[in-house]
Amino acid sequence: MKNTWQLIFKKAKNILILTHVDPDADALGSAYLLRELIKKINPRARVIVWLDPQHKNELNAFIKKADISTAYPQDTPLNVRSANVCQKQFDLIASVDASDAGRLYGYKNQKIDICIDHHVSSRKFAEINIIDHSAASCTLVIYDLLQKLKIKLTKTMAEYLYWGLSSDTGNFAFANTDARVFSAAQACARLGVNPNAVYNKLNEQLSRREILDFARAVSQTQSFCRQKLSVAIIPQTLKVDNRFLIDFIRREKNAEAVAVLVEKADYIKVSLRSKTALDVAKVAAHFNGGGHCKAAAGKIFGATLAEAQKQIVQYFNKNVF
Ligand SMILES: [Mn+2]
Repeated sequence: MKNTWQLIFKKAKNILILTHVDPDADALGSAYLLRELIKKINPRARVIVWLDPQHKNELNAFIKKADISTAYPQDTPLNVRSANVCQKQFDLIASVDASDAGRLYGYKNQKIDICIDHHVSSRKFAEINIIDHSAASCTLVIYDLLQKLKIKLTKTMAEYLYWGLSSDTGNFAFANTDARVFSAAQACARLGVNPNAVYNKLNEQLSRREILDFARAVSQTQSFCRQKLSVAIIPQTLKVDNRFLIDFIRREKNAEAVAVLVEKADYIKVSLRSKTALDVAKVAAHFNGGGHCKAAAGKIFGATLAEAQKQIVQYFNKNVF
């Protein structure tokens, strides 16, 4: 049974790579890095990366760079992409950087053959699950596979690997930043990846409106549980990157946990971060989600922003602080 994943990748002719909705640079990097790995071990396979077109603008530069191939034109409505069409066209479906099949873009109850992930809360939904909780990014898990196969890292691969490293460690600052991250980053830099260029593309592309909306969202941040919990809300009218906002409000010195509630069309998205040993993946699990101990996300259905905030504060008051 050893290295079954490798055999499966070798045999397949049409491979689809899926990743989570609202993808980040680790999701993109992982999908493309896996595509590179497959190209090496099975050069004749047709490999399609299927991405959520609702991604953030700053990722456009990355997607352009990866010269992405899609299964369908980007403007094909999601409902046309039925499970049958999808399953029939591919003899292997792999997922990267998603802890739950329900979070996969384009997922319609298809059988997922291989799941590669690094989330603690991984539901191991595939036939073969390659999960490494200790990896700071999903690209790092795939880098490990490349090393196991003794495939030499190329400049292109290094680019994809680095996107995940930079993005998921908050530019090498989060608690998941370790020697393994730096060792991989060093390999990338040696191959010519430019850390500042990646940083610029990922973090310095906001519009004027986004800066002002960000300021509005920050000014509405509230403190609860004797300042141990900070909560920010993003109504649909504001164009704010919840990840930037949550990383900003966590700078408050008394905050031990922070939450950002994002108003979506039919639910409230809850992003959570912990600055201590507090496990926010547990909190997220209570709110239909999951993630890592220090970074997790969930969903609240059938509530307004104010009601969702109340639920979160009540949960923390009762179960955490
Ligand atoms: Mn990730």
